[in-house]
Amino acid sequence: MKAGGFSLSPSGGFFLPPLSFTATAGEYLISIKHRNHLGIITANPVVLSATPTLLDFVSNANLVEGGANAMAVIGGGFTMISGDTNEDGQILNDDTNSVLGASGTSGYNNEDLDMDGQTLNRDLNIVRTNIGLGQRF
Ligand SMILES: [Ca+2]
Ligand SMILES: [Ca+2]
Repeated sequence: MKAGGFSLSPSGGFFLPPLSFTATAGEYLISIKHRNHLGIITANPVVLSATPTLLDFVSNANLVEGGANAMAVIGGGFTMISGDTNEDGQILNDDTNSVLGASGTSGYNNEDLDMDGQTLNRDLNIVRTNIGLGQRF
């Protein structure tokens, strides 16, 4: 579990805790963005009301636009795809170069793809695994 309240998988995926919003009841497309992961958006509008709504992206990729192609599979569950260091919605060579440039540093930065506080070869392996992928909205 990280300070932001989310838990991490060993390969850079993360799992959000329950969230709550103040909004008028109705149908909404729900998008989730993260500083170095490809964003996701629900495939269909979701009814939100005072009654909690469960969106289990980990076990059902069909909830997300693009389905399984928009998610990574880690530890038997779906997660957001890590590697978009410059937050442009694509994982390309500039993301790889960014991780290479930050290699050996520590602290909160976009090149720390597994969010362990350091930018190391593990992070480079993640961006290389996901190179060429792009967000689906
Ligand atoms: Ca990028
Ligand atoms: Ca790292």
